[in-house]
Amino acid sequence: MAGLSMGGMETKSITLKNLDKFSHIGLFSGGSISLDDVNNTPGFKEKVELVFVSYGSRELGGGRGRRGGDPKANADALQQAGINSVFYVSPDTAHEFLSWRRSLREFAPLLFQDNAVAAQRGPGQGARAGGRRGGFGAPIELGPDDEPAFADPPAGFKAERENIPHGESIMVQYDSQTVGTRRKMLVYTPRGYSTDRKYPVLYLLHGIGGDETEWQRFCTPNVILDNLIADGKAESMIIVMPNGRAQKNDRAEGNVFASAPAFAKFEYDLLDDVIPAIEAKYSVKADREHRALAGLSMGGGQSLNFGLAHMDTFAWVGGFSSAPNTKAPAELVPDPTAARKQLKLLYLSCGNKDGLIRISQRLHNHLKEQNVPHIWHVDSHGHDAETWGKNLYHFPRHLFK
Ligand code: FER
Repeated sequence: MAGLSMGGMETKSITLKNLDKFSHIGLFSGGSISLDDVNNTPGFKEKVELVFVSYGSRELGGGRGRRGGDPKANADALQQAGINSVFYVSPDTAHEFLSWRRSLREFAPLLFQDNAVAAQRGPGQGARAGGRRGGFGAPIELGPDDEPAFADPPAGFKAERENIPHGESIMVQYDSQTVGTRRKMLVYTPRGYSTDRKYPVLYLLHGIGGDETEWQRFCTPNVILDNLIADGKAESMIIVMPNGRAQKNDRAEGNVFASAPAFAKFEYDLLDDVIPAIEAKYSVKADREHRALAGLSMGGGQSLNFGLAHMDTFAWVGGFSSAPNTKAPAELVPDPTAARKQLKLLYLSCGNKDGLIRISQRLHNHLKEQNVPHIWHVDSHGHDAETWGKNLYHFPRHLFK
């Protein structure tokens, strides 16, 4: 359903109440959909295939366009949340016919695409190359193993506590030979960090729409780790949150899927630039048994791809809600005997409402077949910060023991 102006507002209120009847939503100069709308609409993420919001450029920058929040910011927030959200601005037009004619021209080709593309490409291929949904629309089929390995974290696991010592998070810069720029990474040092000791390090990677600040914005790793460490549930460790988009402009701008090659290239930035910079600046245990690599979604795929290819560098590897950039299982684990011997921990997790779960299931099934020990934790979340925060409670408890 789509509409212009008042018809856009009608479209919004009717579709949100009737997601069993409408999956594609178009609002032309008629409001926008915010993350609050999404969160207040049960089933939105699972059911909605497209949210298209458009305006004439002369409508924006105040008044009408701002009602219900900045429509561009709302569209970006939806995209970050894994929703197929498209924002279009008609150049040099106002609240008028030409804005809507152009909007329809942009909107129509996006309709009813994903399923057709996914079916054409077959399961597992998703719509990576053709659709804009990134394969999130594939049906979820749960198997008998797809169960939680752990109980939910205790209430308050990510609540800041006044009565415990706190670590510190700072933004660190390093020169990347791989990218040819000075890049940023957020570094958490645990309570009482001192050069009298040497610390293990967890390298923690973000998703396709994120950057070096994403983990902090999504889940406050400093708070989760402060609590785990204070309660004696995790070792004292450093957490490094670099930017996994190894290209000169490493901001999450425009079509974030276009930067997928830079996420692959990050393998070399991590090994040749990030790790040496960390090991020069901090007092760390610089061997495989004291380096862990984990990430969410695109960063989960990176962690599995890089970690399993470099078991001489990382003994602890985790992929949370890993994305379709994850290599095929046989490529990830060409030598199951070596994996069995070298890995201290291989950890896979995903939400049972995540349209990308097939990626993790495929790897779990392969590892099981090949007798490679691993943790497979399926919780009841989608592709969202809830599951990532909880996994950042579960995963570190197993590290460096
Ligand atoms: C894809 C779907 C999702 C894909 C990447 C993602 C590279 C990443 C999602 C995320 O990081 O949240 O098809 O292909």
